[in-house]
Amino acid sequence: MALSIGIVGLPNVGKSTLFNALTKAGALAANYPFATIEPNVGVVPVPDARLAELAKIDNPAQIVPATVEFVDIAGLVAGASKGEGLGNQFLANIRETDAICEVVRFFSDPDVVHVDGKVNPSSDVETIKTELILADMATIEKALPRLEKDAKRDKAAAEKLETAKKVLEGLNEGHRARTLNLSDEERAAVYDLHLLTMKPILYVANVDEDQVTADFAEIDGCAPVPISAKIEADLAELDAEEAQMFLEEMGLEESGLARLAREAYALLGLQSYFTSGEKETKAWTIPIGAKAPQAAGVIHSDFERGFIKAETASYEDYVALGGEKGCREAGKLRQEGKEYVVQDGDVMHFKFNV
Ligand SMILES: Nc1nc2c(ncn2[C@@H]2O[C@H](COP(=O)(O)OP(=O)(O)OP(=O)(O)O)[C@@H](O)[C@H]2O)c(=O)[nH]1
Ligand SMILES: [Mg+2]
Repeated sequence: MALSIGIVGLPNVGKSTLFNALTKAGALAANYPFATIEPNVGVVPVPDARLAELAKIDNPAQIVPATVEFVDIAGLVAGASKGEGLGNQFLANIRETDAICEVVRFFSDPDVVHVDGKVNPSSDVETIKTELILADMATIEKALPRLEKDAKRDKAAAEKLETAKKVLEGLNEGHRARTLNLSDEERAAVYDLHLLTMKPILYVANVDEDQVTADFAEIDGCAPVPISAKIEADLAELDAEEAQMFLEEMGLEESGLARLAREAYALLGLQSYFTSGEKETKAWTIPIGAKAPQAAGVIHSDFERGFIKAETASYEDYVALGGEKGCREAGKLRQEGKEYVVQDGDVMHFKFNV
């Protein structure tokens, strides 16, 4: 499960600067499967200090972090949905992402042109919201003739049509699809329309360099993540040690990438568990609340299908007791079954039979 996130925002707000910094920083992280699928798609590792601690114990041939895929598209301007600018045609590139990261310009640099002539985060957020809503309305309107045709034949399709109309009405009133009062069934019914405003959204405030540790007012009910794309771009040029010193000078504990990855995990209700041995130490991404078989299925569907049990140690025990052997001897290696709810940081070893 590679988590994917589409980056949106007005033109010139720092989307590509941030994207390049993210992917470059990623490329520098040693020993992980970096991939640039297309120029505007970058796969970056999720920073997790626990991996290095586990690796100290198991000395694996490789360390494999979880990854997040970012998709960078051209800026959207007011009227994008009617064909203004290039933005709308690029929206198709982010239809299948899991979440949206909206970059909002807060930085003041007068040398960087703002499309509306002044820096105004809340009005910018409104503009993007409107364009995403309009794009979703167009998606539904385009799908309606097909949905109507299908609805005559089968009951599920008829329900899908009804839901699509309900969502269209909500969008028309200016609401994001995600904020509409829909049942789980209704959400599922319109899932394959891949509506942009149905996705969870993370706001990045691209702030002046001296504002990265400041608090910012909520945007649309959620606190933005302050990041300086400029700092991130500088950081991406440094090696790990220099980067650490630079962060400390700026009063920061971690890079924007680390913060962004963490916030994205929280937003999407995700967590990591680990597998670790001499071959590799690896982080796997699962939804919070996932049970052991579902967690196993992220590695391979056979693991889920033929799940027998999961030998499990907490991350803390694993590190404190020097790995699997120590945990076993101390009685800290638990045999967990199908109903076990996996905890963040669990170190797991699955037994299965197919
Ligand atoms: N001062 C300052 N300038 C920035 C920052 N982030 C980006 N810029 C500058 O803003 C300009 C636009 O940045 P991009 O990253 O290309 O913006 P974009 O959002 O990708 O723009 P489009 O692709 O045209 O939609 C560039 O000149 C950047 O150097 C920042 O944090 N501070
Ligand atoms: Mg760009």
